[in-house]
Amino acid sequence: MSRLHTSSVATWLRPKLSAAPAAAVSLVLAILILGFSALSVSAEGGIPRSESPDDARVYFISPGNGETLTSPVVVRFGLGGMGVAPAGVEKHGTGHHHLVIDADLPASNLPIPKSDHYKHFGKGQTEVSLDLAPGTHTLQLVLGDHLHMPHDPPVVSEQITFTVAETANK
Ligand SMILES: [Cu+2]
Repeated sequence: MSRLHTSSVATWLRPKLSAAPAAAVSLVLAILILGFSALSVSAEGGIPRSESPDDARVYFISPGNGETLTSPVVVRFGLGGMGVAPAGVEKHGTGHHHLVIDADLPASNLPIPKSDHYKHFGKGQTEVSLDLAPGTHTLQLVLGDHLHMPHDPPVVSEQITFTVAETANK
């Protein structure tokens, strides 16, 4: 009775024991692969960036610097020397627009943040209608690659400043 019990435990244990080393090896491999990819990224000083052509240029078609406007403000983005591609599409010499509203330029070595101050146009849009409070506002454009990273060197417009006037009937 006790013999039978022992042998049944042994047969139950055997497949488990032989499966264990394989699982351990794949776990170790996974840790090694993750560790090495993290190392190679930090060795280069950050996330890899897409190169921008020398003649790349991003600019505002409208509004103009110093204008006085009423809200909503239609903002049109211009791009030269590169093409617009939706976010997620990795193609050399392309990117999508990002609008910096009343804020500083984002870091060039990190993905562009997403907030009310940093709007992404990941579908490849080239204009937007903005509801802005009366007062002075600044806008700046930054192109980002498929991973929302600024290019190397960054493709950035001039910062424009304009005034939104009070509207009489609202
Ligand atoms: Cu983006």
